[in-house]
Amino acid sequence: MTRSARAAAALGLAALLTVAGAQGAAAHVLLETATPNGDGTTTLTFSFEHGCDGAPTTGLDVTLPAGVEAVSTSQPEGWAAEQGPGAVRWEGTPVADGTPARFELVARVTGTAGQAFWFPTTQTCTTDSYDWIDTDPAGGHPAPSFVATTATLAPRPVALGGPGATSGPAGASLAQTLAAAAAASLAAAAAGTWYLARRRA
Ligand SMILES: [Cu+2]
Repeated sequence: MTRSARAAAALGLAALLTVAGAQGAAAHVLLETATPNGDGTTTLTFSFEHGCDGAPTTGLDVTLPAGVEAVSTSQPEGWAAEQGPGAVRWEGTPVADGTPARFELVARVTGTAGQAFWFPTTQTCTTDSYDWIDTDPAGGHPAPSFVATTATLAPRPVALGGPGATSGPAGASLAQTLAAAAAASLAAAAAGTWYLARRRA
């Protein structure tokens, strides 16, 4: 292969990857928007546009990361939500493959501006289910996520004196990030236990 042919092939591959990435972003279960409500809560809108390999969707199990506390939900006609510790489960009448659906979770989000929040989600369909759980952006099944801003974070309780009481917003330290990750896996484990217990019930 000549140098220019190699360059053309590389460009072609890059274009293909770009298209695949764009399609990936338009599909799956997404956290479409995070809209602050001005009262310390934020509305998180989850959505999907397709079922599981053509099968209609009948459920959405969303694990809440540490720092996200569910307040209320809204959902399409024929669907209902159940809030458990660290998780929200939506169930309802089948939504046909290719029909978009949106689910809103009003939540209090505590953390640091710039912090990414991941919501590992299982999409249940009539015949199958998909796990959208990758927290690696390169993964094939990305978990819904958003990056917090000051506006989407609940105000922190005012600390009375003590170190850090007057410190402004800063990037999360490595220790904070590691602590958040540990808390998130604990929350995920708690949610899993809740869901399994509920399933057995
Ligand atoms: Cu998809």
